[in-house]
Amino acid sequence: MANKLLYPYQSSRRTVINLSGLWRFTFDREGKGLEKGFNKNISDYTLMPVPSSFNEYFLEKKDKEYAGDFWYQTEFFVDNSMKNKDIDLRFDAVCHKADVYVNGNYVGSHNGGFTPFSLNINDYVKYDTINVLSIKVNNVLSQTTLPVGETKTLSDGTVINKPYFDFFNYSGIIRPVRMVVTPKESILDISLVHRISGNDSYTDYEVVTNGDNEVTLEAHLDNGQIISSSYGKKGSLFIKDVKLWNVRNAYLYHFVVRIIGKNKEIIDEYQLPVGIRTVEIKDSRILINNSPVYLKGYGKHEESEFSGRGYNLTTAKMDFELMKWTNANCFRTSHYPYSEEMYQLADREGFLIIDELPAVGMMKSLMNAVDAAKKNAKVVDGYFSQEIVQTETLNNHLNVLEETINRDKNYASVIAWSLLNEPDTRETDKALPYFKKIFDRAKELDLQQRPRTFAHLMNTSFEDECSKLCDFITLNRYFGWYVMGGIENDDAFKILDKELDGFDKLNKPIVFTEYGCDTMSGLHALPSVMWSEEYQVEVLKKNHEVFDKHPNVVGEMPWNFTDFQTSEGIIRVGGNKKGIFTRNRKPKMAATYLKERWGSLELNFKSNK
Ligand code: GCB
Repeated sequence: MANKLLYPYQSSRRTVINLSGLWRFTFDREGKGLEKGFNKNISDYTLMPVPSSFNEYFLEKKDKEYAGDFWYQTEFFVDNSMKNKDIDLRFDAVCHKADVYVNGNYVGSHNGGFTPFSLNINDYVKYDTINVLSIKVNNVLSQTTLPVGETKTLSDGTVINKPYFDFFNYSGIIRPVRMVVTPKESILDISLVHRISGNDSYTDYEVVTNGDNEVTLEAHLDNGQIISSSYGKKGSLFIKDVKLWNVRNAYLYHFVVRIIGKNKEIIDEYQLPVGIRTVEIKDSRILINNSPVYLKGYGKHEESEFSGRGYNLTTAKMDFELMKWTNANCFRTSHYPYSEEMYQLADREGFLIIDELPAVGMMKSLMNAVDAAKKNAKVVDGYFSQEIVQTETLNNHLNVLEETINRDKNYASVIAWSLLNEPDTRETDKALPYFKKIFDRAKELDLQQRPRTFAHLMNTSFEDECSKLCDFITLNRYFGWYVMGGIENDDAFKILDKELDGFDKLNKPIVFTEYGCDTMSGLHALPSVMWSEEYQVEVLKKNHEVFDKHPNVVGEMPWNFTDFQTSEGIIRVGGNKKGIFTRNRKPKMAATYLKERWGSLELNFKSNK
């Protein structure tokens, strides 16, 4: 049965029931949950908010950092009126692996913690009564999971995760679960590609349904006025005097898709907010609606206190208000696809998104940025030379690529794909063929042909063969922090300047996707010292002086928007402190500095150089 993955908006023909709430939760330390019948009934449990990351609510370290299987269970009611409908469960994200059971019966599985999946449960539900939904989740990291890591067994037998990435491995049912009830014949997918012609636009569309009835598409204004319509599953929708979606100046039409029956009755209906814009790269410029744009924004994480990586709309809203306050216009969904609501907010607010896959940690190291910054760092044990990476990991990577593009393809805010973060490119013969498969597939899948990139680790050179696959270059660079911090930093920025001379030769847009330094909020010093708020402003300023000398640098996204939680370690003080804001969203000095700088930079900054 076809997957019903469209974002679960309600409509005259669709019912969406949110199953969020307090669910039963238990660890399955011996992996014997099935034998114990957890798929049917869990009698010894703690109550767990869904969505959330379970880790936040355990005060014993070995529970908080538990690695293995764990179970969730809830109940839901299926009404008799749903009998002739399709009933699907839509999971926005279960981190990282899920096996789903309804009334004790296995329904299906999903691998990958940041993309939605949907399972049809027609054959498993009981009508007019309570049904039991049980989910076995697993959060173990390995060479084939995205993100990547490994496990270690302690002397007492406890298995722990060792992430190859710098954020806490929050897991669980991190985003909403909904029951979606649709007509048997329904709309399964919609793809849109926009073209601008003078004052008008054409949207080439394709609608996928699971039936043969006629499809109609209409564009509505906010007030419901229909301004254009088209018939057929494939076609082009013309909009005269189109109001384009633009950076921090968004306009959204409502596209209404319907399946119409033989007697003109509406069989299914789905509404989608749509921003009409184009995105393209020309030489070293990123063009939105044919005009060059300069990206000002952040590398983010989707996380906050108490929710962990759990869906949190109030934090999402706050983040947009703070980003707007600093005059930002973009962010990267480092290091995984975020909740769909973040993209909906970005669409509404006119933010640009570099949408990143959870392909992070593709380097055998526990501290990538630090290790790579070491001069003459050697390939000890190349990540991509492992056979399993070239088969199983690649397969998982291609899957999450497809799921992400499919999920996010119609958001106007999404202007680019970041296909990997800081992969190990040093063994080119192993990395290049892998990358090529990912890059080619992205091009095949994205009808809008958005630019593709991967975030480059320190020490990657412009001559790197893998970089040539990128439509634009994204650089993560920690000059003045991991490289020659403090009093040495003038020399560090000379190196950056020279490095950019090299990247300039590629004649491609360059966007800094990470730069900055750890900063303890409230630590002040004159002269500045590393970790002080003064030092953070100094490092940002010195970076900007170099960026401003290079016309091909068309974007700056300091790391990170806020402080965030990581695994514990000697270079992390209660987490990563590179935030421009603290973890509870209070500004450091750098926030005011960025507000002023970005307020003074026009959207088309550097466009005529
Ligand atoms: C990086 C990583 C990011 C880390 C950051 C850091 O290069 O992409 O995940 O958090 O460095 O602060 O070290």
